[in-house]
Amino acid sequence: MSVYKNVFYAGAALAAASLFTSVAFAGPLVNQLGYYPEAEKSVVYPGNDANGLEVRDLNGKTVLKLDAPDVYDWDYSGEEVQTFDISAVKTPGTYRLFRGGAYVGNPITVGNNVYEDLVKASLKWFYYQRASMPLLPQYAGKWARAAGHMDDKVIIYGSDKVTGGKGAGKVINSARGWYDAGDYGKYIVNSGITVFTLLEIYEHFPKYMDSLTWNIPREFPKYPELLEEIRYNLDWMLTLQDKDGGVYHKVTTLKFGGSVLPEDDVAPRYAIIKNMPASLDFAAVMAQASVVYRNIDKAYADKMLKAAESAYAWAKKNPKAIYKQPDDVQTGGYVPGDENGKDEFRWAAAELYRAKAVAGVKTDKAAAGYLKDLKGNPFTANGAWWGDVNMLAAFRVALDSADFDKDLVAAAKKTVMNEANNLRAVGDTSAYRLPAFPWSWNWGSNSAMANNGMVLVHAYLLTGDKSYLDGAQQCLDYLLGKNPMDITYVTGFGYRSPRNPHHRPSESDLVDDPVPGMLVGGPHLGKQDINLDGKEHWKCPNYAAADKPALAYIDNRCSYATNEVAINWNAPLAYLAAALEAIYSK
Ligand code: 9MR
Repeated sequence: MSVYKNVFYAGAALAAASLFTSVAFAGPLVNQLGYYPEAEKSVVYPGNDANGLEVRDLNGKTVLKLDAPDVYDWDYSGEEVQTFDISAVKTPGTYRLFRGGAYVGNPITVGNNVYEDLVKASLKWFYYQRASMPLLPQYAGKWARAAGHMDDKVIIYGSDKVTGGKGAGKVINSARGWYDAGDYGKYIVNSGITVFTLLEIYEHFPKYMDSLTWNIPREFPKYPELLEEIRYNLDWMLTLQDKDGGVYHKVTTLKFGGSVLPEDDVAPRYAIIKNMPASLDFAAVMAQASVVYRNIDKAYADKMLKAAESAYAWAKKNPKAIYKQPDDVQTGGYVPGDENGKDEFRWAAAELYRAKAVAGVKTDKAAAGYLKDLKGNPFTANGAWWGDVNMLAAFRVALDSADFDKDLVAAAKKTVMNEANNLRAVGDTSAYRLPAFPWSWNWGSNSAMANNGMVLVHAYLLTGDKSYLDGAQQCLDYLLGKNPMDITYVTGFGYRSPRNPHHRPSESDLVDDPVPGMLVGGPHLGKQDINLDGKEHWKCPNYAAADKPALAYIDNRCSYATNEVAINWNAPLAYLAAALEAIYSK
């Protein structure tokens, strides 16, 4: 199927060139979904043309005329570019850009609700990732499929003959949950930051989210759709807590399975090794979820808070329990780099302390312990990703200031605002108007851009200063087309988008279009999936030849390092799009 997709795509000569050989595109780069009337609107134009830019409506009337701006270099792509600011175009409508008398690029939309479909699709995608249930056509349309991975008899790793134990193997029911990415594993560490991010959407924009509906099966009709979806994963996470409070790292097969539909991936699944970071990430989101679900489902909230407290207690007793991937296991690692658990302890303590306060038990011994742990474990400057959750702790304390001491709140705000100000400084001075750091260009770079956008939205929520919202807009613009590839990095959105993501269901379902609403990982120079030695035939041709991080991307299923999808990447995309929608549509 992907072979045909490549052929179709090759029809668009310029785009194909940019996708398959990393040649930068030569037209105007814009947010292909458009802009809210009051939003900052920047157009990046590669090259150094002396002509200015005209914005005309569809009747040909010129609404804005700009002179050619200075030329700046963007090191990440090695391009010279000119950047035009068309923010003055505020009247809702469809516009075209003209340069030297000729129209260039695709029409641009200015209007309300330009990201609403994206918000819904990026969240609906979690439904498409559900294990243990069939996706019925009334919800899944042409992506309907049979159930896979019932996971009702998951073997505890090390308890059967295959993995070193003597007997038939101890089994648990670990049903439900979302597949992590293009593979069919379910991982606690990555579920942690993902669920946090999705819950933050509800915490910050409850009215907006209550007003939004999308088409998923309803087990809990009183919940808004977002909380219905998140519960599907929370229920799974709860199954991975052992009786002693410790939480297993993941449910996966021993090796990655082939590119088949879920129902055909039938190798035995294992619950693999309890550890401290997984237990703390679990504790943090269970505590946060207990706050969010308390008003609509007290029993569920109480259950989650109890689970969170026992997971934290287990981690305190087992601080050295770091996950080490056994030799016979080759699925995702998700081992946080620092190995000391400080950021996980910080985040879990912050969430637990707030959750206890919300549950009305701020003064018991456990609560005092969380506060003491938090005070003794100061914030660092590190930004958010699955491998470091420091910023999540800072978000919590800074935004929920009523629940914490003044000093802690001041330190948390400083942490968030320092990061936001550093991002702003880059956003407004970089040729592409992209608030990014050199270390943003890594595996999952698109999620780094989305997470940077989240920091800027938090700064906006803290200060009300619109320039932070403009920074968040710049991050979303990059993901939706204002990038050297001239594509949105989200399947099914914009004029051009990835057709061949590394995503097993999309690769094997015989449906031409990939599952919609997925953010692909994005460009970087890691080259993990490039066939450099000529031996591994499934690896990619050298898409990173230009040696520029922003160009090192290929729309091919071979590219698990640049074209895979993942729950922790979609979640911040959904947050960013929902934030701009909720704030601008108010
Ligand atoms: O997102 C993860 C990235 O930060 C790591 O560098 C990479 C290699 O370990 O793994 C990524 O996560 C993958 C996970 O291990 C398994 N499921 C697919 C994830 C996305 O590629």
